Amino acid sequence: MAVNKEYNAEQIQVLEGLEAVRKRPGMYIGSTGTKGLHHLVWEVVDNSIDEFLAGYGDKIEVSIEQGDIVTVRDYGRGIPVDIHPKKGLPAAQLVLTTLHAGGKFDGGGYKVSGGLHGVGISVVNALSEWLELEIHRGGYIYRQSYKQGIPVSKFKKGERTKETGTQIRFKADKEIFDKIDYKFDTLSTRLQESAFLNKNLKLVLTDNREDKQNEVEYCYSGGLEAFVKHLNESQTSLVDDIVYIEEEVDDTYVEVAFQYNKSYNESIYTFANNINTHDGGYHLTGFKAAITKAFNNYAKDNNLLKKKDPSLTGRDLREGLTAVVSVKLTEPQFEGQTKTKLGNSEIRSIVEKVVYDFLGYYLDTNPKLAKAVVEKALEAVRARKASKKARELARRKGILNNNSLPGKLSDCSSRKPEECELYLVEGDSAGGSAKQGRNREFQAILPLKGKIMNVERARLNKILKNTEIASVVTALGAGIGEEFDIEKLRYHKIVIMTDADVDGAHICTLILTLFYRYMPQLIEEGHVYIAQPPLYKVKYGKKEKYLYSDVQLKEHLKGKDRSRVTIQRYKGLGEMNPEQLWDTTMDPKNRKLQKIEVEDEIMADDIFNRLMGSKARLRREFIMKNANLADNIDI
Ligand code: 0RA
Repeated sequence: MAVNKEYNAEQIQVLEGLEAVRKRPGMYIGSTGTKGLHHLVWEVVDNSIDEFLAGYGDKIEVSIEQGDIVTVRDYGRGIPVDIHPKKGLPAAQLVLTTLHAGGKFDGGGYKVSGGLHGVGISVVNALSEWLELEIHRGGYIYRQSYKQGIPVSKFKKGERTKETGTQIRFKADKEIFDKIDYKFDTLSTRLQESAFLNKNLKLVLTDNREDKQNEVEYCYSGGLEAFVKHLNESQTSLVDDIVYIEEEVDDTYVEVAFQYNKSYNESIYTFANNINTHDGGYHLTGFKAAITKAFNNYAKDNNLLKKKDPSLTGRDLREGLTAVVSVKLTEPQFEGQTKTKLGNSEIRSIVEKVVYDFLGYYLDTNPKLAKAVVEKALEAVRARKASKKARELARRKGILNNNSLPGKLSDCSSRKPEECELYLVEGDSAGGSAKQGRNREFQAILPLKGKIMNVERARLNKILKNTEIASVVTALGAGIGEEFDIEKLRYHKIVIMTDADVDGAHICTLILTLFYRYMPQLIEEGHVYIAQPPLYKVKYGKKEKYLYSDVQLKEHLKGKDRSRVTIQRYKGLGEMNPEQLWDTTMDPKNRKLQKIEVEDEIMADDIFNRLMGSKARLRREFIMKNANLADNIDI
């Protein structure tokens, strides 16, 4: 039932706006896949967080019901309900139906907006099969319902209430989205991140879907200090101290926390108005400059450098550093292709000064930390020199250029990287079958013997000495680390093929760790895949069928005469002959490849830290919790 049958010019504009969103959803939420679906939730939650940042409401509840219906409730002021003087409609209705309904916060305050965010909840409305709005404000509850963004009821004033806030309940439109299935872990990780970034904000996530019941609650009074503690949980810290800085300069809020661990990774996460600035920007530059300057000053003042030593470089000083830098500003400018780089140049000197001034005093009073960091950096300088030598040696041996390919590689005949595939195969025997079974035109085979080295626990100079790693690097032809050049990549599909058992999963993660840490572009640009060999072969009478999961097996056996069924369970790739391996796992027509995608950088980092880091307990916990690795491959 439509409320207004006759449309005036303004309403037509609204309809056209909503139609534009439905026609090109990708323009507003990035994609119509899982990522885009979750964007709907972030859009509403970010609006609720804006209320918290403006000083109203300290709790946000998110819940998922059966049918993937999402409810977001906040305790802010509630969307204004008064009639807009010019448009003659309730302000809330305008907010829900007009693109970029502005006017919000044009009097200071930080708002979460930029990138794909801040497109407005009207976008969520337009992309929902239905949406129910409930506002608690001025002593009353107000309600309105919509279908695909269009009001289907009047904006009604209901019963009295003592509360304030907004509740938005919506069902994403199956006409728009490929698949509607919210992932609890994705929502949970992001909400936890929001809790770290907004100290004292309570975020509750409840999953009420059948068989998925779950609830988590996040609230941190420690802010970023708690964030860094969490990030470093899987690491051995260099010293226990977490440096925590919080300051407001004019209208800009700066919050920084960092801690050093014994690893060689640098993990700095930066945010501007709660938005993850993956591509950094001026806040990152300012922070790095302050670290370099402060520790160098300390080292010089305390005679920790020898006369002939040059200053410590920023890179050396950031080995093992885990840091989070968050700024909140009134007019954020986001730049770059993905709009995830902070472009406000004035932020550089603000962050640099805040961090440098703080450290000047802090390092003098905490010499244990200062000395440990300088010592670690000096060690990094030595390792860098050794690594340079190792590189030169590697180059002479041909690891870093493709003059000579590894002896174990059975290369393909095509020289067009776009069509070439490299199979990294566990074990020589499976490697042999793959070599015989493949299409030698475009498929190359590199067998890997046993386990490759864990790169999470070594520096580059050691890594390059490992023969298995060296052969992978040589075969790919694009170098490693800072010298990695994706233009030189010899195969655009790299397929990891291991047994479907614990050892296979381990080898797979070792290879993924190598790629993630030393050739991240391979994963970012979608070149890495995992082969899915079948788990079962079922014979029914004369018919044979390969099955790839227990669910498939159960489906397949339904209604069959069990006495005529024989089931073979494959324990390893080696049990298949070359022809079977081709049919089930390598033939582009039949095979299933799982593409490796990084859904959330921080989550992926955490997963690798837990899996490969120095604490065996966390690794065990992680593997137990995620026993079925294949389900969790969307790192
Ligand atoms: C417009 C103006 C104001 C708040 C909001 C919108 C608002 C939007 C959402 C979306 C979810 N929760 C929300 N809470 C508030 C300012 C309100 C005022 O000035 O009173």
